[in-house]
Amino acid sequence: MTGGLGVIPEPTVKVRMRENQRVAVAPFAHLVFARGIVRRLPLLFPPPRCSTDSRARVLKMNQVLSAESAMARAIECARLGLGKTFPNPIVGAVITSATGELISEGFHQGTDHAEVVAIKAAKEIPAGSIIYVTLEPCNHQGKTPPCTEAIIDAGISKVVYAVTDPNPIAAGGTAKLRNSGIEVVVGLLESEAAFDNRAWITKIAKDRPRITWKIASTMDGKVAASDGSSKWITSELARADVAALRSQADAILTSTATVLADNPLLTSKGLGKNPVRIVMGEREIAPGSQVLNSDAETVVIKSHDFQDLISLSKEREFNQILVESGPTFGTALLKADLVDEVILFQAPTFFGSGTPSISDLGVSTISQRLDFEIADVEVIGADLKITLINCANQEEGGR
Ligand code: AOF
Ligand code: ZN
Repeated sequence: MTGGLGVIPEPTVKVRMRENQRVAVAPFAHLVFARGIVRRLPLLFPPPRCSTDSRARVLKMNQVLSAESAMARAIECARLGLGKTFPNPIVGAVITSATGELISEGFHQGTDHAEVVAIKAAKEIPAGSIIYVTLEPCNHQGKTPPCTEAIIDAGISKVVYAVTDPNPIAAGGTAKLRNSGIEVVVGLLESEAAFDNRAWITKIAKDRPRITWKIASTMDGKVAASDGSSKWITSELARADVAALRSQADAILTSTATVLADNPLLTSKGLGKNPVRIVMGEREIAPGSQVLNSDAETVVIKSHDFQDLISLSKEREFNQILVESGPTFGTALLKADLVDEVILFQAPTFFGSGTPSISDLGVSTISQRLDFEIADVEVIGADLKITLINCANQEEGGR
C-alpha cells in the first residue's frame, strides 16, 4: 500500500473507503482487501526508531499510548520489514507498561520474530506489561522457538494482536497464552494490519503468491503512442516508487515480448534488494538481454502455461509477484484469474490513439465487465497511483 522502503511515506492525497463489511463465508473470508479495509492510518508518530532511514526520529520512551495508538505503531514498525521477511509475513510489536508507557518496539526482518525483537529491546518489563503484535504470536518451534514461550517467560500480562495467524504450523498461540493466565485481546486494527500483510495472507489462503500487475498509462489508458514510444509516460518520482515496489516483491514477472521490445533491467535501482526476475514465453531472448545480467537471479520459463509459474512460485514460496509486462501478457493473466491487484500509475496526459493498457478481455456487454475496488489513491510526483483490488479474486466474490 505504501511507498518507500523503510520510510513511513509522507501523507499525500488520500481517499477513504467505506467501512469494512465482514461476511463470514469461509475462514479468513473477512480479510478481504478492499471494502474499507484501507482506512489509512494517520501518521501518529515519527518513523519508528528501528528504522535505518536517516530521517528516522525517536519516539519518546515512556510516552503514554492508547491501545489503538500502540497497535498503529506496531503496524508502522511491521511495514519497515516489507521486502525483508520473505518467505515470512511482516510483523511488528510494541511493549507498553500496564498504563500505556512505551517500553520497546520491534519488527521482523527475517531472523527473530517481532515479539522477541521487542522483548530483547526492553530494558525492563514491569509486572502488568502489555505486548501489541500485528499477528497472533506463534506457538511452534520453527526457525526460532515459539513466541508464546518468550512472552510467558518475559512475564508479560496481556497480549493484544490484530490478525489471527492463518498459518496452520504456527497455530494455537491464543489458547497457549490464555492457559498460562495471560489476557488475550484479538482483532485490534485487524483490517489495517491484514491489508499490509495481504501478500503473505494470500499465499497461505490460496497456496500461490499474490500477483500484482503494475501499469503505467496515460489518463486515457494508453501505454504507448501509435509509433510504439513509451519512455517515459510517468514522472521520475512515480518510477522511483515502482523501484521501491520491486524491492518489496519476491519476484518480478515479465514476458519474452517485453524483454524483446524494451530490454528492461527489472531491478530495484538500489532502493532495496533485487527480486528474482521471471521471464515467461516460448521465444528465445538475446543472451545479452539486460534481464540476464548478474544484478539478480533470472528464471526463464519457456512456456505460456501459467501452471508452470504457479509450480515455480510454490516451490520458491514467493509471497508477492509484481508483473511488469505489456498488455497481451497482463491480459492473459487477468483472463486466467491470476491478477489479484493492479497498481495503476496514470500520468496527466492523453494520447488518443496508441496501445491500450489492457487488450481484449472478451467483454462484449457491460454485465461481463471485470470489477475492481479502489483500495488507495495517492498523488506521486505529477502522477496518480491507484491501488485496485480484483473483486473476483477476493474470497467474498464480486460486488
Ligand atoms: C515471522 N515473524 O515476527 C512472527 C511470525 O519460519 P518460522 O519458523 O520463523 O515461522 C514463521 C511463522 O511464524 C510465520 O509464518 C507466522 O505464522 C508465525 N509468526 N513469523 O516470520 C514474526 N510473529
Ligand atoms: Zn513467533
